[in-house]
Formats: sequence, structure tokens, C-alpha cells
Amino acid sequence: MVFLRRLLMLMLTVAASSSLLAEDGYELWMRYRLLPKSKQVPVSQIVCPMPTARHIKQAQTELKMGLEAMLGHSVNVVDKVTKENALLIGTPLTNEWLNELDVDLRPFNEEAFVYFPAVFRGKKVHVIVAQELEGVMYGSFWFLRQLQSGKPLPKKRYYSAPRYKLRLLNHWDNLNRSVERGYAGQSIWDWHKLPEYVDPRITDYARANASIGINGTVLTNVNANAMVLRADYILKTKAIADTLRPYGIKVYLTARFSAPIELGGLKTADPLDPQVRQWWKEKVAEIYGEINDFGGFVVKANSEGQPGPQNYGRSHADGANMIAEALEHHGGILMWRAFVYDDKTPVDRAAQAYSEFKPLDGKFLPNVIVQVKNGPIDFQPREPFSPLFGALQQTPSLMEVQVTKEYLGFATHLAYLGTMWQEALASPTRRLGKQKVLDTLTGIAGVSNIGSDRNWCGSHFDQANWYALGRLAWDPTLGAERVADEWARMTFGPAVAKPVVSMLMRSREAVVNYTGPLGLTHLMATGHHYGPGPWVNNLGRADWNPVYFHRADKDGIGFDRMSAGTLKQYAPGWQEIWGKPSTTPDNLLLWFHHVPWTHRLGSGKTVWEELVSRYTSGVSEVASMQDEWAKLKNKIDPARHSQVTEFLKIQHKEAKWWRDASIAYWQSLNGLPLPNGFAPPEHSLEFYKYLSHPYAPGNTHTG
Ligand code: GCW
Repeated sequence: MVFLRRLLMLMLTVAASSSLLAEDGYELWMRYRLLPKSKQVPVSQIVCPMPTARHIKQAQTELKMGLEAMLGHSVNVVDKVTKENALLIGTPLTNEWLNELDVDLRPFNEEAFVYFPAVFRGKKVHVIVAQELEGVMYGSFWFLRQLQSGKPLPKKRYYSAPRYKLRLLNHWDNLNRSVERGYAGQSIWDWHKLPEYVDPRITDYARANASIGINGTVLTNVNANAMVLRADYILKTKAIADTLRPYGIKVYLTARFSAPIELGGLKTADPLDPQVRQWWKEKVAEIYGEINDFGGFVVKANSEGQPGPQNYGRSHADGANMIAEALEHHGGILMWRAFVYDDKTPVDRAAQAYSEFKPLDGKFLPNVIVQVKNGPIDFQPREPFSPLFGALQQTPSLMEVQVTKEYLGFATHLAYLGTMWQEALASPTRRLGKQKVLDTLTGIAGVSNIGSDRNWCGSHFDQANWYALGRLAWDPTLGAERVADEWARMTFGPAVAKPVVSMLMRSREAVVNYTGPLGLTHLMATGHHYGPGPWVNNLGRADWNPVYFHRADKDGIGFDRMSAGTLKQYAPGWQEIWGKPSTTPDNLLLWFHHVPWTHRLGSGKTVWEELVSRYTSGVSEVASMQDEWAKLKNKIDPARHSQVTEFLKIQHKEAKWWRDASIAYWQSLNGLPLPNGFAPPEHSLEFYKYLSHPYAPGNTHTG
């Protein structure tokens, strides 16, 4: 009897866990698990008379695979409607059946699609139609997303078009496969085996990107290596371009400004030198000879040691226009980065991009786009939006965000960046005017967090950031929460979406709190940027040191950007708000002002009390995410659940490290006691200063 009961228990356990088979995250949000009958939308066949047309082939293959898996029966691709609940896909030219339906494709946009339910010759059908083939592909991925996330299909016509033409990933991948600020293994581009061998993984990368609307990828690091422009590497790039093209993804490269010297054997890279100009023209023509839809270049010049036009006494516009001119004729674009700071230590690092680029507004060729980081310094957990957005009136700009989490705990910390990007995108450029940052852009580029790790991003939750990049570049008004909900439903299942979304939505603020509350910034350790280093004061130039950014001493803390003049870069409405400590929101107080430790905030607490309280709440927020996650143990497959559990433990430990080390350091300056009820740092300041992590990942050099 006992034996039988045990056997029965064992059988039940096996049955329960087999519905939650271990997953490794490779499938990303495209898991296509069998849907419960109540959530199934009947689809009997895919009607696609030209199934091999460009993009249609990819759409049709994905639909067949996804629908069969989710519905549990075969869904054939046929050339005419023979069954009830057929799914018609195509453009009016590729699918003649669509001509019998009342198709309205307006407003025309070459990547837009329309879905509507209809009755065709007496049979109920679903229709995904677009003006161009790309749109059919995007519509197909949308259809699969609706089903996967358990959302009902619209009852009426649904139209969707991307807000931006440029929806890009920027890989900081080196030719030796190391990835600058990469925390997910090696580069997915295996340059050594290319062009002969293209890893099938590249096709899955393309599918994932197409599913969220990404339509371009910059393969190489902005700290560029000229070799990627060499003839043999152009063929390698062509092999990647050929693999990505069917998914509507264009390939771009980074161009090293001194390539005419390094590759071309010239004596100079002066942008006004005729030989240099000719070299770029020929090089660009050579690339287009192999890849006729090559997207163009990204250039980092005169920044952090990269060569640029200023080496020859020329301006960023001279440099950009020279390369842009070579690209123009082929339809290519040049994305010129505004992340610059010159060799002299500036009054305020945060002011540099604007100071350099605002005077050049209107001086660039039409195919130049200035690529501006979301904040004025450098992808910190919280910054105000860059004043260049809205200030560039005659030059298109692209917002660059960092998907990889260089400053937000690498891959092991759970930090959803959708909320951070939403904060920047939704900021009104003039505070009281209608224009928001998102209205000033021509696109969004995200520094990739993708690598050779089986789960692509180094952690399961980091996949949400890749997902959010694509979705917000498609529609920046979607809102971080809705995007998080889509992702959670597809990645972990609709049943656990609510708690997963709640974790995602508070995660970034937790990181802000345990690393740098109240607008503090740039406090990390040197080089690898892993962990706290607010005491660092010995680096080669002043504005590399955390002490330059926080300016704390025994009396006060914060960067006075009024006297630095930086606030003037913003529109008057913002100057009014950010101009006084009393009107500046707490979360940016120390970004804009230097105040005494005893300065009182709206809450009634002093700056010191508020800092300690926020550091502490950052750590407890992680503990609460741990609790929330623990409750999902039997609802998420064991492999993913346990990895997230372990990573949250690391995050908790490191959050406490940030809190304790920071508090110990501030106390060494201000000599203030801890407010009542707060635990003292676990170790002495010396202990924290002594820690070293020479092999922390992501700290690579161009290879
Ligand atoms: O955030 C800093 C990084 C550098 C990076 C640079 C940039 C590619 O620490 O690793 O270099 O920004 O954006 O150019």
C-alpha cells in the first residue's frame, strides 16, 4: 500500500514537471507553446499564392511553424482558399485573392501592415495585407504575437506602421569576437569562418529582430578596426548581409576615420585632402559592388582616443560630410556620433556633445544623422535627456541607448530598461511645449546585449531589453509597461505575466537607488565599471574620476550645473524648473545642484537622510523581487527559474555592496551619523576600496 502510494506520488511529480520542461532561453520570446483550447484562434490554412517571394517566404515559414505548434494541428500553405478560417497573407500583387476583398492600405508606408477579419466567398477568413512585402512579414509576426500572448485578435481593421525608419542594433563587437561591454559571451559574428560558413544562429537572430521590427544592424564596434573595410572582410560582411536581407535587415559597419592611412597607405586622413576623399569614394563603391543595399556607416571620431577630423584642424561636419558624400550616391547614410569629448578637461563633461554639435547644425549633408546618447553623459542609470534633442533643428538625429547594461549591473542584475527609455522619449523638449524628445528623432539605435550565450543576452530577463528596443523603436508611445507585458506573456507565459511585469517595472529604479540616488552619477569602479568606486580620484583626466562628477566634501554634494553654464543648453522652461534646488525633482537634484548635506527636501528629510534611505530601499527592492520570483517556482520551468533565482541572489549581494561602500565613503567625507534605524555598512571603507576585479567582463580593446 505504502509502496503503491509512493509510486503514485512519483508518477504525479513526473507528470507535473514534464509540463515545465527545462528551457534554456534560446527561443527568446518566440516559444510558440501549445495554447489552451480556450485561447486558440481557428486558423486552418495559410493562403499565399507566391510563397517564395522575398519576405513572404520568411513570413509563411514562421506562420506555419508557429501556428502548428500553438494550435496542435497542421496548417498548410496553399494557393487558394479552400477552408473556413483561412489566413490570407500578401500584397494585392502577390495574392490575387486579396483583390476581391475591400483592402484599404492607407496611410501608405512601405513597412506598414493591415489585419482584418473578413468573409470571402462565404467563408470566414483572416487577412494580413500590406503595400510592400516587408509589411506582410511584420504583420505575420504581429499575428503570432497576438496568439502567443493570449490576446484576442481585433474585430475590426487594425493598421500598424513603424514610427521610425531607422530601428537599429549597434554591436560593439570586435573582429576577434570579443564584445566591448558585452556580458553574453563572444560575438555572434564568427569572422574567421565567414564567408564560407554562416552560423545558422544568424538566421534565428534575424527572425528575432524581424519579429520586433528591427531593420538594421551595425556589425562592428564604434571603437573601430579599419580591417573590416578590407576586401576579404567585405565578403564576410556580404555573407551576413545575404542572411539578414530576407528578414528586412540591412547591414551597416563602423568606419575608422584613419582607415585611409591604415588600409590605403595614405599619409593623412585629412577630410579636405583630395586623395583621402577619393579613397573613401572608391572604398564605398567597392562595398556597394558586393552589397548593393549596404546601409552605411557609424563613426565615432575624436572621442576617447579615436581618430577624427579634429586631428587635422577640421570640424566634425567636414569629417562627416566627406564620408557622407561617398555614401550619398549609393543611397547610404552616415551616423556620426555626438558622444565626443576632446583632449582638454572640460568645465562640464555633460555639456560637450551640445557645445560641439549645436554650432554645426545645418552644416551637414542630408544623409548625415547625428547619433546622440539618451543622456548628456554616458548611459548612466539616470540622466536627464540630452539637450541636443530639440536643439538640432536642421540635422536629423538618432537616439542611441545602451541595451547592454554596462552601468546597470551587467547581465546578472535584473534591470528593465524600457522604463528608462520611456522617460527619455516622453520628455518634453521645452517642458511646456507639445514637442517630446520622441518627436525630434529619425530613429533609435540600441547598443546590443547579444552574444554567443545560449540565451543570447547573458540572462533571461535581459532579453526583455532587446525586445523593448525593437518595440519602442516601432512605436515609442507604446509605453514600457505594455511592452513588458507582451514580453512576459510570450517569454514566461500569460499566467505569470502580472508578477513578472511588476518585477520589470520597478527594477530600474531599484538600480538607480542602490547605485546613485538623487541624481548622482558616474560613481562606478574604473575600467570595467563593475561595482562602486565613488572615491576614485587618480585617473588620467579629471572627468574620468567619480569625484569630478559628485563633487562631495565635508559640507555638501552634487554638481553645480548652474555655474558650469550647462543648464543654458536646455529650453527656458527647463531652466526654470531645474534652475533652483527647490523646484528640481529629487531624482535629479544632485545632477544639477551642489547642496549642503543638511539641505531639506520636500519630504522633510535632509539630503543625507534621503540618500541613506534610498540606498537602503534599493537593496530591499531587490529582496522583494526575490520574494516575488520565489512564488513562481512551480509556474516557470526549473532551469530558467533557478538561474533567475541565483542571479537575483548575486544582485542582492551586489546591491548591498553598492549601498554599503557608498555610505561608508560619504560618511568618511561628511562625518555624519547614520539616521536612526539604518544598518551601518558591513565593512570599513578601506575594505571596499581594496576590492579589485581585474577580469570583470566587457572591458576589451579593439581587436
Ligand atoms: O560608455 C562608454 C564605454 C566605452 C564606449 C563608449 C562609447 C565603445 O565605457 O566602452 O566605447 O562609451 O560609447 O563610445
